[in-house]
Amino acid sequence: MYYDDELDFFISFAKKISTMTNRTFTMIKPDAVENGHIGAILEKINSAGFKIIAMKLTELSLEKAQNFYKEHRERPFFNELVTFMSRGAIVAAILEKHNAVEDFRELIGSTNPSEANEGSIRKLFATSMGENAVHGSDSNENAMIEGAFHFSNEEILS
Ligand code: RTP
Ligand code: MG
Repeated sequence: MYYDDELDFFISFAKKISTMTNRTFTMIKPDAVENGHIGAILEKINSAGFKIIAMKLTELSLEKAQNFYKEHRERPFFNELVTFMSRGAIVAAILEKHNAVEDFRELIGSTNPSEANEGSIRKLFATSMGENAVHGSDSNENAMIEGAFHFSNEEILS
């Protein structure tokens, strides 16, 4: 009995760690949606080995965009960023893969598309530093926070 409890504890602990380190959150930003790149970007995501475990076509209100990017509120580009992010449809998704956060940042490339690696999503689809086609979480902790910002537990496949 005691052993079962301990085993259950370790299994749930291992699952939690695995969830934390194997998930990231992404948005296909309004520029890429407007330019008709949803399909091509999802294709790149699938080809790179990410499994989509939650996804929706949605919009951010100005208030929601301000909240999502609140860590940048003191930055000079904040107003431009939140106006851009709330101007049209986005695709929000939670992705699963070993080492998801780091591998996805590699797949999307540098913030500034002119510095992004050849073949990266931003190199292929971004139009400028501000309008750079996709978002990718920058840490495991932010991946969890950002995923929960857009999806309830019932909307996430396990
Ligand atoms: P993201 O959060 O969207 O994945 O982008 P990131 O980590 O590569 O870059 P971050 O520093 O977090 O900046 C967030 C977004 O703000 C816009 N930005 N504009 N005009 C500018 O100088 C400037 N700098 C950043 C971009 O849309 C960037 O992705
Ligand atoms: Mg960022």
